[in-house]
Amino acid sequence: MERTYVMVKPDGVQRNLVGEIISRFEKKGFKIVGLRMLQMDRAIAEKHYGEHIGKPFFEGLVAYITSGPVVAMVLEGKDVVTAVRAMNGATNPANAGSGTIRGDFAIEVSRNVIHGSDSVESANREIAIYFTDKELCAYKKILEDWIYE
Ligand code: DAT
Ligand code: MG
Repeated sequence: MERTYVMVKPDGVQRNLVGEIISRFEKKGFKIVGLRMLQMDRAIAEKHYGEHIGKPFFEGLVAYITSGPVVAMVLEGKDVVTAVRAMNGATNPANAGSGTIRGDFAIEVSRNVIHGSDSVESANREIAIYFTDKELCAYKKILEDWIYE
C-alpha cells in the first residue's frame, strides 16, 4: 500500500483544526500509520522545503513553519498521495475548491494549514525526515474489508 506524509501546519494547530483534519482522512478510509507533534527548526524546514530555497517566499515560509508546533503523520492507502493532494486543495486557498481543507479553512497561500507530499518519491523522502521505521506501525484494520474490494 502507498504511503504519504501529511502535516498540519502551525496555523492549523493554533486554530484547533487538528481533530477536524485528521477526522477527514480517517473517514475517507486512509489508515494512520505514524503520528507525532513537533516544533520544526530552520534545519528541518530547509530539509523539508529544500526545493524552495532561494525563492522569494522562502524566508516567510521558514518563519511560518517554525512559528509553532506541527502535527506530522503518515497515511497509508490506495493512491493516497494523489487523494490527499485532492483533499487538501490547491496550494493557494483562493483557488482551492469548497470541500477541500484549504478551500474550507484557509484564505492565504502563506497560511494554508496543511501539507501533503506531491509524489511517492517526495513522500518517501519526507517520511524519513520525521519518522524512523520503528515509529511507523504496520497493522491490519478489520474495516479494510469494507473500504477495499
Ligand atoms: P504545496 O504545499 O501545495 O505542495 P509548494 O510545494 O509549491 O505547494 O509550496 C510549499 C509551500 O510554500 C506552500 O504550501 C505555501 C508556500 N508557498 C508556495 N508558494 C508561495 C507563494 N507564492 N507565496 C507564499 N507562500 C508560498
Ligand atoms: Mg510541495
